[in-house]
Amino acid sequence: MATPLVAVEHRTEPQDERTALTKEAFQRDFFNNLFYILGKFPTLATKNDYYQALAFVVRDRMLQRWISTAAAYTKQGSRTVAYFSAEFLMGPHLGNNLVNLGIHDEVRKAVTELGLDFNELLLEEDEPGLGNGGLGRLAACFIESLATLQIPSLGYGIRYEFGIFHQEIVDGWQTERTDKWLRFGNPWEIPRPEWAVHVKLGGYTEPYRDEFYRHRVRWVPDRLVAAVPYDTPILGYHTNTANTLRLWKAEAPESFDFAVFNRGDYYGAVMQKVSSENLSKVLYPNDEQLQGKELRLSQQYFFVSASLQDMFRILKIQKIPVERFHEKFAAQLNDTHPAIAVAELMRLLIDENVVPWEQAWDITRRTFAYTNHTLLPEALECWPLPLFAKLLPRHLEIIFEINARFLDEVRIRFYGDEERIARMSLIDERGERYVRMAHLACVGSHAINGVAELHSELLKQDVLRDFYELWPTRFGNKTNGVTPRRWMALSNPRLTKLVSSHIGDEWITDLSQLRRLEPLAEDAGFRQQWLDVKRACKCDFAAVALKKTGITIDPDSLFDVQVKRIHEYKRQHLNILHVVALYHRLRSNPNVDITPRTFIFGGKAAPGYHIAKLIIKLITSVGDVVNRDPAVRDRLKVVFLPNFNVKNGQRIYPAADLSEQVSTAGKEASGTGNMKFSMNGALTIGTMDGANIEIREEVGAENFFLFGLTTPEVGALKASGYNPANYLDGELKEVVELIRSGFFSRGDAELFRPLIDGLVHHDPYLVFADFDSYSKAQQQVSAAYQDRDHWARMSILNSARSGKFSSDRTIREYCDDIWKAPAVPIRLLTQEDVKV
Ligand code: 4GP
Repeated sequence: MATPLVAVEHRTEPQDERTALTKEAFQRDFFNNLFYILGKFPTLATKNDYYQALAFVVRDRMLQRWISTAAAYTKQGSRTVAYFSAEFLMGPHLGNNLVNLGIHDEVRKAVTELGLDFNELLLEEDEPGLGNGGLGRLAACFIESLATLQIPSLGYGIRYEFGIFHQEIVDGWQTERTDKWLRFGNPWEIPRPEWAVHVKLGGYTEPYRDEFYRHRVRWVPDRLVAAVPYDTPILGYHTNTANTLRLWKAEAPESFDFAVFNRGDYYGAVMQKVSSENLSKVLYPNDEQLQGKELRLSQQYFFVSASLQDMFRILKIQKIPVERFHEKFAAQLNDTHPAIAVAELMRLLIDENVVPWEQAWDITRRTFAYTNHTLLPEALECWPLPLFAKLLPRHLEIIFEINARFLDEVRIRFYGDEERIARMSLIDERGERYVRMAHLACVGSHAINGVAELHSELLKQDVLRDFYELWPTRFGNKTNGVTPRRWMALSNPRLTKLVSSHIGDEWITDLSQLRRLEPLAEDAGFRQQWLDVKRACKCDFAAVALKKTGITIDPDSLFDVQVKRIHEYKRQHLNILHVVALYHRLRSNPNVDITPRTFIFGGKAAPGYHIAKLIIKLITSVGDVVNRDPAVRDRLKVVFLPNFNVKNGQRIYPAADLSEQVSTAGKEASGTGNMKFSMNGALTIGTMDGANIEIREEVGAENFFLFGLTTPEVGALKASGYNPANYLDGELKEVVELIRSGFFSRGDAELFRPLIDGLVHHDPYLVFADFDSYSKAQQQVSAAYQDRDHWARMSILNSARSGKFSSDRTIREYCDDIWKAPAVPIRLLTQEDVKV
């Protein structure tokens, strides 16, 4: 009899030839795929071929779930969450799908038995890096939680041909390489050209009367682009649900080329094809000056229009009238990038479905909800009116009409307050005119939220204050979360095993159960096991660091980690100034007793953000000196791990002792890395910012290293006229002088001048003001790490109390408060079932 791959009871569902979970079926299919899909045999097969053969084995076993899910939703016309996001930073699929299918360990064994290195095959997957960082990774955690909670949902976004750039460090500087993630093909996606739609761009509008003599408006575009959906199944953990991530690829519509071909303009036609394809060519890095980038607005409109048209198609199949659009769909706007959806849904309802304005507006508002992800004013999207008019002439008319009606409402509530009206208008009229996308998103949504308690409060008090005063009940908070499947079960199997052996494995879908670890913090044996797991993860990471940077690090030193996008508000420079301070102390007194530390940095800087790139150069330069200085005797090491992405994150979070969350208070909307660290037992050194506040509340002030000014203190200091030079004395002064002198730049006193002068004269993020407090908190960290037993206790409690930060909790709140979307359990169907 064939050996079953999986022993767990929940897999009693029907299986056929291609879904069987026995080792024999699996190994047979693996070689079948190598032969029949990849056209290879072992002598010629590359590691990537083997990875793909494995991926297809797994995909076959997902398709049954995918089809069963689609069949159930179609039959029941289920209420569906449509998550609109310009970014989905998915990370590699294979490992996660194995975990969620519940066959990870068994497949590893089966692969190993074939004489292949399972981990190497996993590493072969080019990760889909279709996002910049926080907001894109959040979208990925959310769609995984939606599937695990069995909520019908669709993720809508863009299938960028090139995702976030690949970062290399050359001579200490960041350099960018294009991310050719599709180079070897993508086994996880299925194109659906039969569901392609056309997206219009440019041109003009004209009024006309239809056959019933009704006033209508026709949009005559000057360009058409075909949007082709590529679908990826998103599996829930140990459920039969497999939802869909639908990403749009831009292509030239064939019918459109024809006209040009007929005129004999072959090259013109080809160029048109190229320019259409440009729309989904590349992900824009954030922090880049995007205002006025026509291609970016086109991208946003492209995926939003395609998605909404797709939703109308679904309504039609399910025979649901368009007037019930908002009953079928709850659409979430992930930041303002998809905010044009408000105008596009209005257009589709009014122009294409002849729904009267009032009713269309009611449907639109009930459909959308908007999440804000940043308070940084430079990130609030505004589009110059002329550009908008050129690209989306019909939408501009609709926005004007929405605005006129909206401002009437404001006028009635706040009679005579013309300043308020100017502030709230969808059009910024101070100087050059702009469309304010955040305002469009607010006006067109029934719910508006921030991503951590502090952030949601600041939205109400500051950035969106006028809107809050008008519609207080629309505002709410949804503190972010991350999926424990990827960020614990997959990335930290040792910890998962240890935890499950004590409290069972229900915590994987109910993270609050980690609380049951609390009593074990008092158990010396458990603490030792906990430290052993951490040490093993640190050894793994040390091997990665050596391979990628050539730097040897000591797994017994304190791993002090800051990984995230490089940005002044996140203050990697505060961290490196502290490193220099420690180094300076060691040099002044080589025998000083310090806790050996390894400082690990990782993160990308937007290619056009010069100061951020200079911060990377400073980190690598300090590392070059410190790591080689014999006086240091390996007690300090600085590593900049190139190309921080999901794959690398999975190896870093489990290995961290200390998590650096040091943004200026009031600037980090939430943070999600902070949650991944804490779950995996790292302690946080952090400011009262974003979700740090809630993490500290959960884990207890005694298990968190707090420092720095609070948001009101930051405001007060700035209001009183902050002068960073006032803080430039003592150790900070020596540190700054050392950098300024060229000590870390081979005598080049100019290299870091822009960074240092910026700090000394402006310091908009209050690095100097917080330095002393940070440095003291770091001394507490060093002292605490000396008492390993106590550290282990704190580490266990961090993990045990991180339950709130599961994205399952966040998604439940969105479902209950905003989406009103119930779970739909899926019964697995066989091919026979679907035939009938
Ligand atoms: C990020 C925020 O900076 C981060 O604090 C938050 O945790 C994350 O969104 C998810 O909500 N913002 C972005 C962005 O990624 O592009 O604005």
